[in-house]
Amino acid sequence: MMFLWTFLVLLTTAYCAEYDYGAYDPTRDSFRTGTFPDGFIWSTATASYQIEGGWNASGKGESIWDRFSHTPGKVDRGDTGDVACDSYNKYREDVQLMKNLGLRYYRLSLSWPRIFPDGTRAGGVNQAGVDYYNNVIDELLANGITPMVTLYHWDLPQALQDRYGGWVNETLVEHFNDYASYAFQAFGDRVKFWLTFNEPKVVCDNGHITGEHAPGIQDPTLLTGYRAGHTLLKAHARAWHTYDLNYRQTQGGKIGITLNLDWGEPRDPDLPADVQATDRFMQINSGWFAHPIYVDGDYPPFLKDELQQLAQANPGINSLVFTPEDKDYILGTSDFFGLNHYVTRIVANRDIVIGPGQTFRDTIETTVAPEWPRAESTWLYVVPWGLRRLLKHIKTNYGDPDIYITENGRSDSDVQPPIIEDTERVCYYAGYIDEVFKAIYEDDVKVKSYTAWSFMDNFEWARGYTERFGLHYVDFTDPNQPRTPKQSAEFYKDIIANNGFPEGADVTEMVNDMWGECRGSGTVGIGVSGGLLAGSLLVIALHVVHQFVVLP
Ligand code: GBH
Repeated sequence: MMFLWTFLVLLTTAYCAEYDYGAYDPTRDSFRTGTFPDGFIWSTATASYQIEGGWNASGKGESIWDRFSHTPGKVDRGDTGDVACDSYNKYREDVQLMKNLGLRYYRLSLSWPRIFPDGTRAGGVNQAGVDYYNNVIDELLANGITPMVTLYHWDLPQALQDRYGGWVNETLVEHFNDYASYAFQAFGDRVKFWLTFNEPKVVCDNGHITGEHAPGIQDPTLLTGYRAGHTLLKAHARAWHTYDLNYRQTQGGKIGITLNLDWGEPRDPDLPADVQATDRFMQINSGWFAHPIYVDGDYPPFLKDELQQLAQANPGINSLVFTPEDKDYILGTSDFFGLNHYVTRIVANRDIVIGPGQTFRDTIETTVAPEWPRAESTWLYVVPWGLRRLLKHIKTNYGDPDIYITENGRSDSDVQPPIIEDTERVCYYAGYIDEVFKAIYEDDVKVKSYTAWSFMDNFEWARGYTERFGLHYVDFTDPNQPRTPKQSAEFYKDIIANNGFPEGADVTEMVNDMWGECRGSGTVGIGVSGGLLAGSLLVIALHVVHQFVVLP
């Protein structure tokens, strides 16, 4: 009898420990020192609308983000990107600050309407816009910094939205291709690393489903989001082929796309329903764009089911099926895997019958562990090991590609006095960068770059200037938008100088010293040992009860 009780209690203990994704786990979370491979790329990133300002300077056309932020109620506090960090005027200063950090790479994006004001080639080129980007690129190169350029980081020319309805209209494939070709031709002699789109999934989800981003379309049926995604995939493939055919040989660069991938951890890895729900979660989050490009030219199976369901509800949308020619055209159109990573979630199955107004997505339930520290952004929890597992997932599922991490970072709040001693961001970078290190040396993942988001505080989309992701603090209340390096900038500088965390380096000592506090390892094993303690107490209690009560 006693044996049975003990067994049941131990079983419960083990079961509880399984849910403990937050506690410090030494085999998973300890600090591993060493240097990154030779030639590893350390970069920082920004995006045109988030930093440039000059929203209507010298011939620039209006973008959907200009229109959106000028619409009351769309952005917190009514913030706009009209001036932002004023990098339209201050780019030389930015480059000097990069140089001070020892940065050799910088990821920036081009504003399409600054180059083609009405979005089309026929509508004419804005020479002042072209000059601006020539100046930025030349300034970077003159200071030993290699530009990595994104063609589309969400600021579509408003004229294309007005005239065609934006990304739901496949006419945009050709317009994007005209713009991309122009950029290759104008800047490709100096730019050797191109990204077509930044996070197409966010364009769909936030721009065309929730409406939280420009152009602000709300469609809970998901249909508009899927239509936009369909065009984005075709436009991406079209631009990749243009580069491949007409520019690769003469310019010798690389071109790909960058996707935002979240990591999903099954709540109970022994429960097939949770494992399957996690698989569905990954198919939506990574698979929507990665599966067509890296696996077989088509959507992943779960998404195809969802699209079929939508097609039944909306006759006449069979355009959301790729033809065999489309699939051939899309498959393999990225020279590498571009990755933006921020989010880890615990995923469980929700056992529901899908009712009206619901989709297959409603069978997926996501949560976070109570111990995960949260950043200022409501969606951003600090889970460094999620990145390592995600990198391994990409290696296994998408053909072991070269992976370029093009964004990873953490937000602080906008408070007075400002957060310059941003210890939590230092912890964040130490933790995530060390997981990249483990992925490279323990899991054999081919990670080629790490990019901190962001070089400086900037316009954080619907949150305006209320969330700060920068390595540099920007005082937006001062018309000169002065930049101040935060503690994290100094820290990143040391990582770059040492190419990681070599044994004996000051930066390594520093991380060693702060690791316990960063990772919450003051509470080492609380989950498991706490569970065991509770279990033992229960055994003793039951033993005592057993002395007095005769059980049937
Ligand atoms: C990136 O987007 C952008 O590329 C960059 O411009 C931006 O400034 C940076 O990140 C910081 O936000 O988990 O369901 O609550 C990240 C966009 C924001 C998309 C959070 C997913 C969470 C949805 N991600 N969002 S949810």
